[in-house]
Formats: sequence, C-alpha cells, structure tokens
Amino acid sequence: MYFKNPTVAAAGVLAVVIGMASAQEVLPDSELPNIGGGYFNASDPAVASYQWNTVPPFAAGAFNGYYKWAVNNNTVSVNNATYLSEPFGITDLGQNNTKYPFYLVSEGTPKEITLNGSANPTNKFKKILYIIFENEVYNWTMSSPWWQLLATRGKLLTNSHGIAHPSLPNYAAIVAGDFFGVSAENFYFLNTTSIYDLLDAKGLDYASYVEWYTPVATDRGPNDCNNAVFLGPMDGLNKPDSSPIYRRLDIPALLFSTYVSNYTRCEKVLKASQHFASDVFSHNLPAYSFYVPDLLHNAHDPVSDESMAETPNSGGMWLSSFLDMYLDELTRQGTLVVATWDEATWASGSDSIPNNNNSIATLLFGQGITPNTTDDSYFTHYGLLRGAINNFGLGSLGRNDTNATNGDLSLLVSSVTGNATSTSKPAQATSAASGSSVPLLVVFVGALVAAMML
Ligand SMILES: *[C@@H]1O[C@H](CO)[C@@H](O)[C@H](O)[C@H]1NC(C)=O
Ligand SMILES: *[C@@H]1O[C@H](CO)[C@@H](O)[C@H](O)[C@H]1NC(C)=O
Ligand SMILES: *[C@@H]1O[C@H](CO)[C@@H](O)[C@H](O)[C@H]1NC(C)=O
Ligand SMILES: *[C@@H]1O[C@H](CO)[C@@H](O)[C@H](O)[C@H]1NC(C)=O
Ligand SMILES: *[C@@H]1O[C@H](CO)[C@@H](O)[C@H](O)[C@H]1NC(C)=O
Ligand SMILES: *[C@@H]1O[C@H](CO)[C@@H](O)[C@H](O)[C@H]1NC(C)=O
Ligand SMILES: *[C@@H]1O[C@H](CO)[C@@H](O)[C@H](O)[C@H]1NC(C)=O
Ligand SMILES: *[C@@H]1O[C@H](CO)[C@@H](O)[C@H](O)[C@H]1NC(C)=O
Ligand SMILES: *[C@@H]1O[C@H](CO)[C@@H](O)[C@H](O)[C@H]1NC(C)=O
Ligand SMILES: *[C@@H]1O[C@H](CO)[C@@H](O)[C@H](O)[C@H]1NC(C)=O
Ligand SMILES: *[C@@H]1O[C@H](CO)[C@@H](O)[C@H](O)[C@H]1NC(C)=O
Ligand SMILES: CC(=O)N[C@H]1CO[C@H](CO)[C@@H](O)[C@@H]1O
Repeated sequence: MYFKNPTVAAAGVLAVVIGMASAQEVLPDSELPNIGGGYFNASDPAVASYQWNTVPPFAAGAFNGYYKWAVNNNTVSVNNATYLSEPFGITDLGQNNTKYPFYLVSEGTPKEITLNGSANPTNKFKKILYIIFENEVYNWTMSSPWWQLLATRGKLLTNSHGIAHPSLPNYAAIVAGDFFGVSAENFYFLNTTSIYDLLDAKGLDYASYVEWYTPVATDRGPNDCNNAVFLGPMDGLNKPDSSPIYRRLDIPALLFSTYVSNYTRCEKVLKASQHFASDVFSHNLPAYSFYVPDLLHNAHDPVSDESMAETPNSGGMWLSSFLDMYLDELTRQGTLVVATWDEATWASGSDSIPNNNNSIATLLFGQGITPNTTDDSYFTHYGLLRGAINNFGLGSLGRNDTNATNGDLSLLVSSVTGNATSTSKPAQATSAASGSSVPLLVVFVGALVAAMML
C-alpha cells in the first residue's frame, strides 16, 4: 500500500483538480504575468508579437485539447494527456481507470545547456540549502517580530522579487531560469532542462527533503517519485479550506518531466523527517538541496489558533527553531542557507491587488554571511539560481540564469572562512549567530492567497 489512507489521498487528488479551477485566482485570457508582480495585457506593445492563451487551456475541465502560447518569442506548447494508468508515480489508489489530466509543457525551441561556462567557480560556499516560504509581501513578513529576529541572524535582502503569480511558476523559475508562461497551478510537467542537468554533468549531488512526503513503489523501484498533489494529515482546525499539509507544487524537482522520468533522480526526493537530520549531522547533505516545509511551517496556512493575518509568525517560529537546530552545523560544513518567499501576497489573499511589485523578503544565513546585515541591490529568484550556478561553475541553462541584472548570490557571500573543513560532531545547543561559515540554505515563502486556493 502506498498511502496510509488511500481514500483520503484519492479524494485529495480529485479535490485538487477540481479545486484548482474553482478556487484559484486565475488571470484573464488577455493577461500574462510579468516579473515584478504586474501583468502584461494584450494591448501592451511589449508583447504585441507574442501569442498566448493561458486560462481556458488550464481550467481543469478543459484539458481535452491542444494549446500553445508563447513566452519570450519562443513558442511553448502544452499537450494534454489523460492517463488511464499511473504515470511517474501517480498511483491509481484502487480506483480503476482513474483519469489524471495533466499538462506537458515544452519549449518550442528547446534551450541547450552549456556546461563548463565561461565563469570559474566562485566557491563562496560548499553547499546551498533553499527553504521557500509561501505568499507574503515584504512588509507583511518583516512586520513580524519573528522575522525581525531572524534578520539579526543573517543578511536580509530588502529589494528581492518573485517572478510571477501564482506560486507554481516561481518554484520552476528558481531551478530552471524561466516560468515557461505558466500562470496557474494545474498538474504541469515541464519538459525542459533545469539546474539538475548541470549538477549531474558536474557530478554534484542534490536532494529535496520534503515534509510529509512518502516515495511510492512502482515497477521502477521502491522509492519512485510520488506526484500525489497533496499528502499528509489534514489540520481540521485550519479553516476554511482544511488544507492538507503537503503540496506537490512546492517541490521544484517534481514539476519537471525531465526529473521525474529518471528514477535515480526520484530517489533523491526524500521524506524530511527520515533523512534531513541524519544527513546534516553525518555530513552527507549534498551540495545542492531544498528543504520543503509543509503548509503550516511555510507560512502558507496559519497555525491552529492564529488568524490568517498573523500567518508570518507561524513560518518565523518554525524557521527560528530550524536554525537553532541546524545552523551551527550547516555553517561548519560551509553551507549557505537561503530563506525566501515564492511570491508577494497580501493578507487579503490577493496575488495581484494591489500591485506590490512582487516584493518579498529573502534572508541568507550561514557560510560567508555576516549576521544582522542587509543588502539593497535588486534581486530575483533568477539571482538565487545564478548564484548557485556561478558558485559551483556549472555552466548555463541559457535562460535568465545568464542575466546579471537579476542578482548573484555569490556576490553577497564572503569567501569561505572559519571551520568550513571541520569534522566536528553534531551541533551543540549554542547560538547560531556566531558568524561561523555555513552552507547556503534557501527558503521560499509562498503566497497566502494561493494557499486558500491550492
Ligand atoms: C494595457 O497596457 C497598456 C500599456 O501598458 C496600457 O496603456 C493600457 O491602459 C492597458 N489596458 C488595460 C485595459 O489595462
Ligand atoms: C522573434 O521572432 C522573430 C521572427 O522569428 C525574429 O525576427 C526576432 O528576431 C525574434 N526576436 C527575438 C528577441 O528573438
Ligand atoms: C479494480 O479492479 C480490480 C480487479 O480488476 C478489482 O478487484 C477491484 O475491486 C477494482 N477496484 C475498484 C475500486 O473498482
Ligand atoms: C520533450 O522535449 C524534447 C525536446 O527537448 C522532445 O524531443 C521530447 O519529445 C519531449 N518529450 C515529450 C514527452 O513530449
Ligand atoms: C572546462 O574548463 C576547464 C578549466 O577552465 C578546461 O580545462 C576544460 O577543458 C573545460 N572543459 C570543457 C568540456 O570545455
Ligand atoms: C511597505 O514599506 C514601504 C517602505 O517602508 C512603505 O513605503 C510602504 O508604505 C509599506 N507598505 C505597507 C502596505 O505597509
Ligand atoms: C538520471 O539521473 C542521474 C543522477 O541521479 C544522472 O546521472 C543520469 O545522467 C540521469 N539520466 C538521464 C538520462 O538524464
Ligand atoms: C542589529 O543591527 C542594528 C543596527 O543596524 C542594531 O541596532 C542592533 O542592536 C543589532 N542587533 C543585534 C542582535 O546585533
Ligand atoms: C526571463 O524572465 C522573463 C520574466 O520572468 C521571461 O519573460 C523571459 O522569458 C525570461 N527569459 C528567458 C531567456 O528565459
Ligand atoms: C534581465 O532581467 C531584467 C529584470 O528581470 C530584465 O528587465 C531584462 O530585460 C533582462 N535582460 C535580458 C537581456 O534578458
Ligand atoms: C574552529 O572554531 C573553534 C571555535 O571558534 C576554534 O577554536 C578553532 O580554532 C577553529 N578551527 C579552525 C580550523 O579554524
Ligand atoms: C491534441 C491532443 O493530443 N489532444 C488529445 C487530448 O486528450 C484527449 C483525451 O485523451 C485526446 O483524445 C486528444 O487527442
């Protein structure tokens, strides 16, 4: 049996497919999300030569066709598929002939990766760990005393921006350098290259540590990718939407068909509670990893006795504890920890109104980071990606990872110092804000409104 409670899991899949169409704030046909939080409209000269068709194709009930639109003058096609069996770890859960609509997104002209790019590795950090929080505008986050406290432990980027709305395309952007025109949260598989191709080529290891995730047994092996849309227990107090606490769309790797089609890669998506602590303290955290907090820890949903308007606190409390536990040890191993938010959303739950310039908080901790500092330079998710690529000397994906305007983490991190080569034992219960060198960890915080939707 793949799930502890197959009935709930199956119902969750169906509820998601239906709920995405009804609950999500979808863009009108005439709009395409743009970096900075605004939207292009059909009469904008900047997109006059493009074709797009976003919304009707992505309504859950309208998958029975073939659609295409264009991003950056490059046609992106979306093929529909209705699987009668279980693709990529989607399990039938005993519901024979269950149909799973999903969308395969391909670039019209596939981008070629470039290995061994012109830049030499900057080697500012040995490892990078990303943590992504959900759905808060910068001001809202930084009005929380918990995030103010966290800022004293690291470097706060005050001019950092999400790429798109709603949440899903932002997760794609940080590992692949584009959002591929996606403006909804249906069941996408992106048939494109990503940083995982560059990491494989370089021989660097990676992992995703995901709260509540359980791999599934398939004919490929016992630890295949689980593409269930929601997993985990429900929080009955979390009204009104009773959100499950795991979402597929929060794990960047699972969004890519080029990732989940490879069983060896699927084995690198791990249940956090079984692997993260032991991997950190045994010095086996790979060079590039994500820690994916659940929908309570990532601030998407409030804790049980908290109102929606107080949501930032739930994520801030969780991250404070997380850093108490791990930051000393991660720093000793040369890890940069990146905590960021997927997109800027207001307490009202709206992704787009008012236009908040997609302004999000991003905080850096650990290796090469001076605590209680800020940086005001313009930064986007593409800078998080670019920084990892430049640090490890991976080459290029040929997308926005080559665009220096979007920032570069490795410029914000001091050279490796201190106990980066330490073989010390697991961290003591001491303060983490000691300035020791630590691996980089990125954390995304996502949109609140999207939480209500999906
Ligand atoms: C569409 O965008 C153009 C250019 O920014 C702007 O002048 C126009 O007012 C917009 N139209 C609508 C309906 O928003
Ligand atoms: C967009 O496509 C047209 C037609 O192929 C081409 O002439 C133009 O150079 C392209 N623009 C960019 C920015 O690639
Ligand atoms: C699925 O099919 C199997 C065998 O064909 C049958 O035993 C089982 O009851 C079916 N399950 C459902 C939920 O219909
Ligand atoms: C994915 O894209 C590649 C081109 O990059 C194409 O050859 C392949 O057929 C696509 N896969 C699917 C399943 O469409
Ligand atoms: C990669 O870069 C190294 C050092 O700059 C160089 O020696 C090597 O030939 C390059 N490899 C490729 C495949 O370009
Ligand atoms: C957000 O912060 C900026 C800069 O301090 C301020 O100008 C703006 O009014 C704030 N917005 C809200 C909604 O608090
Ligand atoms: C599958 O993933 C492994 C890394 O886990 C990589 O070494 C291998 O090249 C990948 N295979 C393909 C066909 O991409
Ligand atoms: C952080 O810096 C501010 C000034 O930039 C200072 O007032 C405050 O005491 C510092 N806090 C800590 C914990 O170092
Ligand atoms: C860069 O990002 C912008 C905005 O997110 C996007 O429209 C564009 O297609 C991207 N460019 C490339 C080369 O991926
Ligand atoms: C680089 O990114 C910035 C900000 O997203 C954008 O305005 C600019 O057009 C991009 N430059 C190129 C060459 O893609
Ligand atoms: C590591 O840090 C400890 C405590 O600060 C210090 O005593 C020790 O000399 C450092 N070791 C190295 C190799 O820097
Ligand atoms: C263009 C295309 O592939 N359309 C397909 C969408 O899905 C339905 C159901 O499987 C097919 O019948 C269409 O051919």
